[in-house]
This record gives sequence, C-alpha cells and structure tokens, in this order.
Amino acid sequence: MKLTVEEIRVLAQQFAPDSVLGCPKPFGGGHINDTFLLEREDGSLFVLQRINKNVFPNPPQVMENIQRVTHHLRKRIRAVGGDPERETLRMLKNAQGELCTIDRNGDYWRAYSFVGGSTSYDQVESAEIFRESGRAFGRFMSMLDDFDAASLHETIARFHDTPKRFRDFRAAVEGNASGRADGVRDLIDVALGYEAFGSTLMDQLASGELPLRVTHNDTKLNNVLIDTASGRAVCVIDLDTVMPGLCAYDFGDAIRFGASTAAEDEQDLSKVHFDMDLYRAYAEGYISEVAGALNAKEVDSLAIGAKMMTLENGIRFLGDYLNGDVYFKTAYPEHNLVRARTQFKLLSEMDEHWDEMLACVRELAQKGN
Ligand code: ADP
Ligand code: GN1
Ligand code: MG
Repeated sequence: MKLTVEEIRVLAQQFAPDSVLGCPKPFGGGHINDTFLLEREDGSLFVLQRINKNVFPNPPQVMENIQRVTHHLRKRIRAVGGDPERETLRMLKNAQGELCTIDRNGDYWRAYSFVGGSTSYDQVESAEIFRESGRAFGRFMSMLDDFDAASLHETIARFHDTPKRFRDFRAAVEGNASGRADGVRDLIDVALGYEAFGSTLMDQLASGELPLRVTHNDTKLNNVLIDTASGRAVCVIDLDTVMPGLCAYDFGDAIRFGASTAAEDEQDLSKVHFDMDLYRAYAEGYISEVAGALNAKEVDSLAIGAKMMTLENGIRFLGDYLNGDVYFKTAYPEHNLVRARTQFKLLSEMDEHWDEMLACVRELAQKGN
C-alpha cells in the first residue's frame, strides 16, 4: 500500500537526527527509484530514495557495493587533493546506524547528502557540459582501476548482455501481455534486424579481446552532477549498477542519451538526430581520462558501444511497452514506445556516421596516448 507523505517524512526523520522541515518533494528525472528532496532545520538538504525492488532484487547487496565503491573513491579523491564530500556520494546512516530503513511494504529507503550548488541535466544543453560529463565518467573508471571488480555483487544479472536482452525482447513480443504488438510490427522488425549485431561486444568479451573493468553502467547525463557556478562536473551519482563491465557500456550509454539533438522521449521524430559534434565532445572528455588504459580493441569498442547501448535501450523500451509498462516509470501510455522510436532513429543515423564515429575515437586515443 502506498505510503502517505507523513510516513515518508517520518522515514526521512530517521536519517536526520535534527528535525526535518516541510514535506518531502519528489525530485530528479530518474526512471527507476523514487527520489525526494528534504530540508533540515539548519537549511541543509538531503536526498531520500526508495530503491525499486522490482528492478533491484537484493537491495542490501546494492548498498554494500555503493559503500565499498564510495569508500574507495574517497581515498582516491583525497589522494589527488580533491573534496571527497562533494566529489562522491555520501550515504547517511539512520538512527540505528544502518544505511537503509525498511518500510511497512518491505521497501528499502536510503539517504544521501545533497551535493549543493550542482545541477543534473535531463538533456544536453551545451557541448561543454557533455564533454565535462565524459571527463567525469572517464575519471570514475580510472579511479576504480585498482578496485577488485570480481568482488562486486552483480546487482542486476546480465545487465548489458544484449543477446539476453534480445531473448527477453522476443519473449515480450510473443507474450504480448499488453496486446500492443500488432500496432508496432514495423518497429519490432527494425529491432530484430539488429539481432546479429547485438552479440558483437559479448563475443569480444568471451574471446578475451575486451577486459572487464569496474564500470558505472548507467551513464546518462542526469547521473552526473555539474557545478552550477563553474560548469565543471562534480560528482557521479546513481551507483546502483556499478558492476564489472566494459568501457563500451559507459561510453555508449552516455552517447545514446546525450549525442542527440532531442530528449530521449521526444515525440516529434523529425527533431531527433544523432549529433556527431556532441559525440566528439563527449569522446574528447572521456578519452582524455582513460586513453592510456585502453587497448586498441577497446578503443574501437567505444564506437560499437554507442550503437549497442542505443539498440539495447531501444529493445528494452519497446519490450517494456509490449509487457505493459512494468519496468520504466512512464508519464503516459505511449511513453515507452516514444522512447523506443527515438532510440531506433538515433541508431539508424549512427549507422550512417559509422566510419566517422570509429575514426574519431581512434584519433583521440592516439593523441591521448
Ligand atoms: P534513478 O535510479 O531513479 O535514476 P538517481 O539516483 O539517479 O535515481 O536519482 C534521481 C535524480 O535525483 C538524479 O538524476 C539527480 O537529479 C537527483 N539526485 C540524486 N542524488 C542526488 C544527490 N546526492 N545530490 C543532488 N541530486 C541528487
Ligand atoms: C534507467 O535509473 P536511470 O533513470 O538513471 C535504467 C537505465 C536506462 C535508462 C534509460 C537500473 O536509468 O539502464 O538506460 O533508464 N536504469 C536501470 O533512460 O535499469
Ligand atoms: Mg539516475
């Protein structure tokens, strides 16, 4: 049963020993968790979040990963003279000294310090901000280069296993739980046309050509906080999916979201284009932080990852539409379909720019080495 605003306030109180002011306000544009912003009596802010247990079956494991990763990041940030309180997430403890409080529905709640003076963007407003987010995610991976990837829990099994995503997609088409399949046959056929390409990265991982690293796995622009005054990236957030992965996932997911001339859910497809200049800006930021660490196959995999993550999100959105909108938050009935259509539009334009995409990452990696 849905919690009342007062119940959410009481939960918030658990994480703030001094009293909480006012009502919890829904906050941010995430598609998964429920996020609220709260104010303490001293005027400071904090973020309260309900972890989506439909998406994360084992919240304690999610929390353990985040605690270990942020602890490691704090050490690395301190070592280079940075400010760990601003540059990585700080989880708050509740009155019992624990990182989570469980509500009467069995849902897990957690709290983070609010990173003040920062903004998260739901759409790219300038190439410079996008370049900065590339630097932030590149730095994030390099600061975790001495963290034992195998020791992390896999919080969502096979998260970027695209062939598995295709099997799930086929099941969604066949199951047709929403009865919507006949109305979107055109798009289903487009998606299935990419199935063979869908195994490229998993094959290269299996053959040992691509190494597993500690990756973020959900690198869209609104998962990095940008300093409002300086425009510099401050802090990578949304660490629920930090797991062993490929750099191609992190690079690719950021590109599929940000190197677009329109929002992920733009309804007018004539406004949605893949933007090569934004792609280059992100690549400059990201590669400037990681170039020396990547092998030649990984450099090429960045461009492949851009297509792969766009494809993967396309079949996830379309699959969710067919399943009856059970995974992603939606604001209206066709929302997932609208999102899927933007992904396939971007993917077809990436195909047209493929040679340029590949040449760009190769050239930047060469320069950075
Ligand atoms: P979701 O998994 O639903 O995307 P996020 O952890 O990304 O959840 O949080 C949703 C949004 O809330 C973010 O995009 C960001 O705008 C905001 N947010 C989350 N944590 C913080 C924080 N510690 N400081 C400032 N803003 C935050
Ligand atoms: C979700 O949590 P959020 O909104 O940052 C999703 C990503 C998708 C993205 C599409 C755990 O990201 O995988 O790429 O929506 N996160 C999860 O916008 O499934
Ligand atoms: Mg998020």
